[in-house]
Amino acid sequence: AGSLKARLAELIPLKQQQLKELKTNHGSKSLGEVTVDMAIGGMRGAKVLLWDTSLLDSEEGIRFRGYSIPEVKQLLPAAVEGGEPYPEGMLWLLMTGEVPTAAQVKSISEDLNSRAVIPEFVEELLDRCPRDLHPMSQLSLALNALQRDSIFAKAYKDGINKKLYWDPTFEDSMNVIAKLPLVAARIYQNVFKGGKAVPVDMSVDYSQNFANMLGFGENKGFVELLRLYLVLHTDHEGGNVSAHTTHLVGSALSDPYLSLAAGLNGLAGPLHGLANQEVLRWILNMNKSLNTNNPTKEQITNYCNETLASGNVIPGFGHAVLRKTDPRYTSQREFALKHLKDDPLFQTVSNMYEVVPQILTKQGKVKNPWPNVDAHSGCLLCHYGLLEQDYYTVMFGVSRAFGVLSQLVWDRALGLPIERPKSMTMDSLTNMFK
Ligand code: FAM
Repeated sequence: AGSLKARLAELIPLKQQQLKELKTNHGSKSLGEVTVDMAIGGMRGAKVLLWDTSLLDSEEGIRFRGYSIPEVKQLLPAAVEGGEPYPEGMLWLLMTGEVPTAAQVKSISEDLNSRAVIPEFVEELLDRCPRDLHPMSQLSLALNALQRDSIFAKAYKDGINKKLYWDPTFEDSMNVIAKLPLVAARIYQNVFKGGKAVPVDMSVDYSQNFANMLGFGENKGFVELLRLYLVLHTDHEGGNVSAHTTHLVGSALSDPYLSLAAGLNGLAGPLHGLANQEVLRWILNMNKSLNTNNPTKEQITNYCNETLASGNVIPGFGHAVLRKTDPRYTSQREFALKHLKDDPLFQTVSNMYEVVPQILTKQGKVKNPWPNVDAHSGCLLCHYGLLEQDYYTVMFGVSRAFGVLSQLVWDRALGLPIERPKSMTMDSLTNMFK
């Protein structure tokens, strides 16, 4: 009693009833037309997914279960007075829609710590990866290997009643979230450091543990940054590549390990989560070519124009849905203004904020010239000494698991069916409108 799972068990019948009423009362109503442009253009704007954990407004940005980022920061319990919220609280919020108490957050930390072990064969698998296998590929590999212990897959094989699917989905999801820092930290230690493995400390929170394992546990600023980072990257409604993929693969009743691994393979694309790595690489290449660590706005402008002229995107800018500065960017900017105002890399990120939107607007084809979440995260991590940009998307992935797996539990609780939209050939479309 009082646990997250117990609360979910209470909420599920209510939500099942809400869905039933939605279907009965409004099932046949239209959400808008589907145009040929939508079919060709990556389904932009087509309202065809159910996703409860968060909703994105193109002007205002993300709301997690109805709460904006400033509200989340204010409402969720924090480790440090006036500091960043615990991601564990975010998990409770995403799963239940309710703001947890400090005691409930603590119960999540303890629950996750108790699940934080990985089998030896997965450790060996990671230890045998060549150093030049991208950290995201290693993360995906490890998740697929961890799938051996899926409780959902076993329950399905044993003939579990479909009404009970959510239970093993919840258990797997909590296990995945608990195990991710061990996997992620092992990858970091193997690829970039001496391969040191730090054990889980049962008495501390998720972020402190993750920081300990990465080798940054003593640095209180880093731990606070990690809390913020893990909160901000959790969820961005259902249509983005990692969220949609996890949901899609899960709809075939692939278990949470397989579903998330698929989603993370999408996060590893440069137009999606890998953009955080690309942003830092782009800035460092600019600095190198100009032989400075603090380029002027004019130099940045010229470098942007070169990037565009060579047929490349400026990473960290633009968005498929957002039409304003990403509040996840703003929140990281506030963190920087508070903790690392004079960092030259932050100044470059700030200067880019001043010049890039105008350049992209002038170019005339970008629908959103403003920065997204990935334009900022690298500079914060660098400030605290986590310099290896190839690793950044792994941290994004650890956080993204919180959102997409919370929704996956609900997908199974609500009995959502296998996804199967209709495709068309070019000829069939051409003939349709002859
Ligand atoms: N730099 C240069 N060109 C850009 C651009 C950018 N930052 N953003 C968009 N464009 C181009 C885009 O490539 C397209 O060109 P073509 O017509 O020649 O194909 C045109 O502008 C119209 O694109 P759009 O409708 O404004 O954007 P989309 O919805 O198609 O794509 C993004 C959205 C995010 C993929 C795109 O803005 C982009 O490539 N940005 C850079 C990569 C990035 O930062 N991705 C991270 C997104 C992030 F929030 C996340 O997923 N984590």
